[in-house]
Amino acid sequence: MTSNSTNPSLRIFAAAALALAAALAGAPTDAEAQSTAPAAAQAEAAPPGSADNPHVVEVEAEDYAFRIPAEINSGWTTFRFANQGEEHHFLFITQLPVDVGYDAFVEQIVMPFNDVWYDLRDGRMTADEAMPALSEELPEWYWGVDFMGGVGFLAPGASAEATVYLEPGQYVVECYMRTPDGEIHSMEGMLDPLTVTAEPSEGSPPPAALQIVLSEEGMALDGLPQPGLNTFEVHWADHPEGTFGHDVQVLRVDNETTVDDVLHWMNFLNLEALTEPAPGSFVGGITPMPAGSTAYFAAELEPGRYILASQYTSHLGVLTEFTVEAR
Ligand SMILES: [Cu+2]
Repeated sequence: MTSNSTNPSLRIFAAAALALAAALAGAPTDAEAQSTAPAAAQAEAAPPGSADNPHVVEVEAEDYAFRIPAEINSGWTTFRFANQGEEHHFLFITQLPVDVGYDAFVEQIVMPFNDVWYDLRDGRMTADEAMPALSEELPEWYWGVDFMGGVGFLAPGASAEATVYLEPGQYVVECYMRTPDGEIHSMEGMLDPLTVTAEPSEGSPPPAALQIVLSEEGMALDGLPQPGLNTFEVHWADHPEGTFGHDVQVLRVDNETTVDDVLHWMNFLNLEALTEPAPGSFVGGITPMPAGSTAYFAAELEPGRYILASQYTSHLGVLTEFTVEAR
């Protein structure tokens, strides 16, 4: 394994994570920069899944567990995720390398993250020291795993969907929000193996009136979200080296909440991040996927001001905002 002094991936990521705030001043926040052409009314598009549709996997979150099948079919799969807890949750999906099992993932990845978090939380380590410490602990293979697009941050009581194409294999689902006591949800029980079988799901991609392209250039939103259920098609044009990749988190905010507030809360190196209270109401989104991927998410939007943010690559200016107008 590469030492932390020569591991470019982690160095870049650590620098990037710490440079978040500095980069924010120039981040694009003007909805005017986005396309103003109204998207086709979402009401005309079929919902991305229905109860009799074999590609829908119902997942429920409570404080602190998932209710999710242990085994699902491969191919296009819609995760319909309902947060029945009193804290924010999300569904982060990682595909394991063929020679790495669930137990090894827990021991080699989840535990080191937790140990470093405890050191940060309890003041034994500074944020500057956290990423180098992780680089010493995490195996090199971790930086080659595929994150496979689960459902983004979701406020208590909310529901959202993500539709992704999954190859047969072994996966892990987790949520790493933090409890008010500073415990990571995965360590409290929100960590499960998921087997994707060779049996085809017979699912298909949902119709989507809105498109998002994620790249190092930023987050480009094409179309104007409407009140109600909005389905977004998301394309990952790249995966910046040394980062976890682009994700999309959608949250409704009041007029006083700044993009800085949101990104500060999303940066796991900050002690008050990823726990209640959140800087707004997260309504869904999609977690990172490999470069070249296309996937979908559906979120229920009521009128208001929204920010689309990326947890890991926001330092690249990967965020935008829009307003949903009442009909
Ligand atoms: Cu959680």
